[in-house]
Amino acid sequence: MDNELTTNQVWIRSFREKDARNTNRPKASTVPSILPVPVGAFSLRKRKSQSLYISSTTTCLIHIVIQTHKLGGPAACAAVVVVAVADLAVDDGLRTGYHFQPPKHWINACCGIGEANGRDRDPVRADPNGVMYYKGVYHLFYQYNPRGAVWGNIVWAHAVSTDLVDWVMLPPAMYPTAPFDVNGCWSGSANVLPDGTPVIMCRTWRTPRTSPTRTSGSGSSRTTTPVIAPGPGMNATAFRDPTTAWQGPDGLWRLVIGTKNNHRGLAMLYHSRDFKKWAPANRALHSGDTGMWECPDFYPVTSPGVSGGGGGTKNVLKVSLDLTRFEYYTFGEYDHATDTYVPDAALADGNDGLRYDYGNFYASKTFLDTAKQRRILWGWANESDSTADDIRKGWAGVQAVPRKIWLSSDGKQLVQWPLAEIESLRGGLVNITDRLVGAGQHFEVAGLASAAQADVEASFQVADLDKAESFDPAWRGADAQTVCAARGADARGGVGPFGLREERTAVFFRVFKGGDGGKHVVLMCNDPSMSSHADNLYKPTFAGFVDVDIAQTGGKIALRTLIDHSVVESFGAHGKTCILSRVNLLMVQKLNRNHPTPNK
Ligand code: DQQ
Repeated sequence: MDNELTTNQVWIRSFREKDARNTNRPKASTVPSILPVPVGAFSLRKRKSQSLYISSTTTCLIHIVIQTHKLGGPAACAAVVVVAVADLAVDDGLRTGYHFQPPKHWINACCGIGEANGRDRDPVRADPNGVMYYKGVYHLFYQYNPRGAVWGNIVWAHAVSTDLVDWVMLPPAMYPTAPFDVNGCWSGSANVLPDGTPVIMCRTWRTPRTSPTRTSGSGSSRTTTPVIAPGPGMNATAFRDPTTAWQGPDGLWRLVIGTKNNHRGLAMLYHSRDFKKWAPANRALHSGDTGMWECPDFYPVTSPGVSGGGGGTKNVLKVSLDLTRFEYYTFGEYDHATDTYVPDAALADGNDGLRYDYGNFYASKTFLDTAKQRRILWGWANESDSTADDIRKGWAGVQAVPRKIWLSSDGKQLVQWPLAEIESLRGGLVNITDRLVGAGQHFEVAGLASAAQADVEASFQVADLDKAESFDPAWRGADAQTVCAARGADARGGVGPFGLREERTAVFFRVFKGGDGGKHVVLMCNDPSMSSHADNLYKPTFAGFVDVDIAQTGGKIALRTLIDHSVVESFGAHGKTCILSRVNLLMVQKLNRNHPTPNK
């Protein structure tokens, strides 16, 4: 036996059946009276019979906690759901239980309501920018096609929640009503002005002009005025997605718009004294040779453990790369006086840069939750099946679980973690401790009511790092996805793969010798290639490197994976590397009738 896996503890938390009497979904009466009447609710559901395996080709010590989530039964607002979706022909099999999605149709990028003012942007304060928590209620807006499961007819759909777990669906907050937004109300942001007025800024366009549009108030009572238009010579279709605005100590409002100049992605800065008239700044906030930038986000983060803000505060610039459909971020110093943003020297723009998520995660947006003083990240995950499948299902797109996001204590990257609120959904617990698994072996986690909705927390301890294979010099400079594709889930290495296999989707680590400074290279992969044999699925191997010195941790590395029917969302090394992947479990179920066991 060249290597083996030791599990010393496995805890498994299942999600338990939600008791209708205990539902914490906000009642209509908790929704502020300024909001329209709810038209539906996001119902948590139960799905059965998947299996979860822990596997390894490596000697490891493992602690695992898995809890299945409590699930939606005939909850109090189920009647609302039935009324709202009575004409549905949706395919339920892949629908998520606790990842946000409306009852039917297409969704994409989400947009938050925020609050920003000069005091909040004061660098002395810890976490300046905005809130999405408005008059006691969280608001989620998202791009939505009210007429079908493909992109088009885009409106700002609207949902509200008091706990970020259960959501009440409201009528669209904004939909096209004028010639300038005839093509839809596209992505943008919102502010709550110092006088309490909510203001939405969104992208609209009508050839040949593109104009972010301002709308005051909430619900459908809007007054629209195009406020920012692309300058002469700018490409109107490449003028996108205003950020939440912020106000500097000088009282001037600022916001950023994503655009491009030839192949150069640009974060264009705009100024306003009164939030009504906006003018371009003398220069862009930042740019990169990456192609079009869309859905920019610019906000401060603080490293926990660093008191007083000061050196522990950085400003993050996140951009969504239209060309690759991946998101990258840098962070660094931002000076209001000169409106200069200087990313930290170690950070790169574009493909060599850091990503929030190395999987299916795009058009994300953060907001400051002033109720709990934390920054929360929302991101959108597209389907992995074909457009024809989406039409047949009747829906497409989900939101990732809302994640808390902050600066790592070493100041080298951002760290994310699912909001603690979703732990309220945890139900049955399976706890496995000190389990030894021999090299090339796996074990099935028994005792789960269903592994189709589970919260898995695992800690692996590699016994013999010396056995790690060498990092191939040919991979230097390559992205993690390339390395992982070269060494898939079934390719045995010296240390790894070890990890989880949820039916045929594998989430695993590999460890190599020969990294920079003699450190080991740790790779986290998500390999859905065996999750279906269908040809028309998008199922690349996703991967990210994990910035952990595994020799210093005694060979230990942690993995948390949220499984929710067609979503497998993983957080490696306590949230340093995140990978969301969509899997087609229905197809897996069909396949498993013929092939009941996973690959061994
Ligand atoms: N989706 C929106 C655009 C944005 C893109 C349109 C990102 O505003 O640039 O639905 O996916």
